[in-house]
Amino acid sequence: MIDLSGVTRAGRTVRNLLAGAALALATSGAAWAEDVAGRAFPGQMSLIPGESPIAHEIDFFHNDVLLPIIIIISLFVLALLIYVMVRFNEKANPVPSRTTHHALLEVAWTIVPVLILVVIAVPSFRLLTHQLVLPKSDLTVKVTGKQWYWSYEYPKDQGGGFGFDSLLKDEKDMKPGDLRLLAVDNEAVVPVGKVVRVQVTAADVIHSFVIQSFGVRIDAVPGRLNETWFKAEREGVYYGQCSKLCGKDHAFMPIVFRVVSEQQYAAWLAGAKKKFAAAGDTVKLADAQR
Ligand SMILES: [Cu+2]
Repeated sequence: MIDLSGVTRAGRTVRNLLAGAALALATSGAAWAEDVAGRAFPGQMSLIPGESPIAHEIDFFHNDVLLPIIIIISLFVLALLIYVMVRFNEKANPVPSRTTHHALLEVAWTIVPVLILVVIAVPSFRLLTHQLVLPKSDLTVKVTGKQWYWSYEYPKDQGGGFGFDSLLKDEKDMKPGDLRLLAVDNEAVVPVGKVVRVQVTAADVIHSFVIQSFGVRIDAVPGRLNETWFKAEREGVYYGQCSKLCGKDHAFMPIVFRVVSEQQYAAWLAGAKKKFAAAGDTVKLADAQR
């Protein structure tokens, strides 16, 4: 995998500066000491900051490859339009040329777009490969999309052996710091700096498991087990949402991953094992609530 950390770190600094300036304008700077990892934030420019190797690669592909190409093409087309309007309008050019073919021009406007697509295809396929070829993983979490919440399972052979449902927190249960429409009752927890293999499926209809900060986006399809991975680089809370229209509460099934140190993860694992011992019951309970 190519090392993009230098490029993306610079990009992140620029973005944070821009976001900081925008936020300072918007809110007189009160909240800008806050850590903005893991979610959209006021005054945000560009993508949600990436906190995994894949997310950095996506940032690079979007900000440093696609955006410049799109801007250059748009400006070029705009310049051509203006030139045509000025140079070839009826007043400036009363007797139009009768030319209908120009072989060189036609070859050029076929070949040049093809070359641009080839240039885009190289980093695009490289990124896809990195997303879909899983590195050796440190732990596995199985995620099941349901109408309308997510269930997480931690396999027994890595100290788990339990599962739980994760539902949107009711507004009356929210604590200070909880984000409206993003906070959940049970967060998934993973250790920082570890490769997490995520197995994704669905119980009823197709959902889509998306956490932008990790560069994770994969469909949850009933009867199929999809796989993806992430390696969170910073501790914190990372939010995602279902991104496939899946029914009436599609907008109300957020995803929350809390990234903690290895010791905190071990402690959480021990506590969660006791708390979620009867996983079968929690599923029924959640179904009854909705
Ligand atoms: Cu869904």
